[in-house]
Amino acid sequence: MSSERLLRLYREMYLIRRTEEVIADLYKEQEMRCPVHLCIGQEASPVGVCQELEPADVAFSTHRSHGHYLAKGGSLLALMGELYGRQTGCSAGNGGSMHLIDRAAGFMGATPILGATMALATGAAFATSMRQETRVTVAFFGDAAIEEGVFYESANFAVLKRLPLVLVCENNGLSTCSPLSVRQPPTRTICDMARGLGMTAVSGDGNDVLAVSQLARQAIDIARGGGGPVLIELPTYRWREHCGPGFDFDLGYRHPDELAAWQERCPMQRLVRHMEKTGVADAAALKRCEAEVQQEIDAAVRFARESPYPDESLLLAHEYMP
Ligand SMILES: Cc1ncc(C[n+]2csc(CCOP(=O)(O)OP(=O)(O)O)c2C)c(N)n1
Repeated sequence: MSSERLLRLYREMYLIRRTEEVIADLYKEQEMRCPVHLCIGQEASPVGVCQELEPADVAFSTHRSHGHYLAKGGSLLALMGELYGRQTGCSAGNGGSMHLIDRAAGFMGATPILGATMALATGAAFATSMRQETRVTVAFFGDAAIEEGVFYESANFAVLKRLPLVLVCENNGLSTCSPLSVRQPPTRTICDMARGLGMTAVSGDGNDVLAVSQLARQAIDIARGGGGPVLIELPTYRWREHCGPGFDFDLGYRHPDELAAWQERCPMQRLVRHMEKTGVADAAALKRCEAEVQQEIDAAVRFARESPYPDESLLLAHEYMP
């Protein structure tokens, strides 16, 4: 991969990381009133997958949506506007963090109902297939979504119709405070379940953006080429609490040593080490890119704070009323 491309991957992961750190810092001011689920530590998945997509391809996401939204080309200004509940937000200030949508960027929506977007993504892929288009649909979700019935229904239909669908399971080993070990038998993997349903399923290091992008490229090629749906399982780890800006070691479901071990595998540091090893690291270029990203984020926060709240007359504008 060229040094420019590696730097771009770094920039995209840094944008997600830094945006979320800034959200975490500002959250305490109580101006952002929607719940936030931060993906700090998990940046390699959205960036590695989305960089392999064509602009016409579409993505769906979950409650942990900021990284997917930004990596798919969503606007940082509109993200901040949305988190601040302003009319300039990508969902016009009506949705908040868990309901981001930007159809122009091919980001077809995030919802916090576990597994819900798998059905929406399956429907989108079905439409693509009926229209004989070449678009691929990606749905990002966590390991707990596999435990929802909608996963099996969607997967079965997608396999039956050989839909151009890529399911990306970000397996951070946790469903709120419950580790995978109390939810699923140790002898059965997520890939086993997907394969049992007739799907191609692959697993790789979810904290290595290069490994993620390689898996994504193969999966997207299969899906686009008529080979049917593919599931990619990406083991990773969220650094912050399930919901909110802080850490939650007081809850007792995980130990700080676990976080420390995963921080050793930080996706951004991993990429920098790779750049150093292959002789393409440029410390000055990384610093410049970090400074540019910080400026972008500062401008987005200013923009959001200066934006108006949605007008009362728009309260029902996007509601479905039969
Ligand atoms: C259908 C449904 N059941 C329960 C919940 C409550 N809930 C919100 S997030 C969450 C855990 C999600 O874990 P996972 O899907 O692995 O994603 P992560 O939060 O780890 O990124 C649960 C159980 C929900 N939102 N929807």
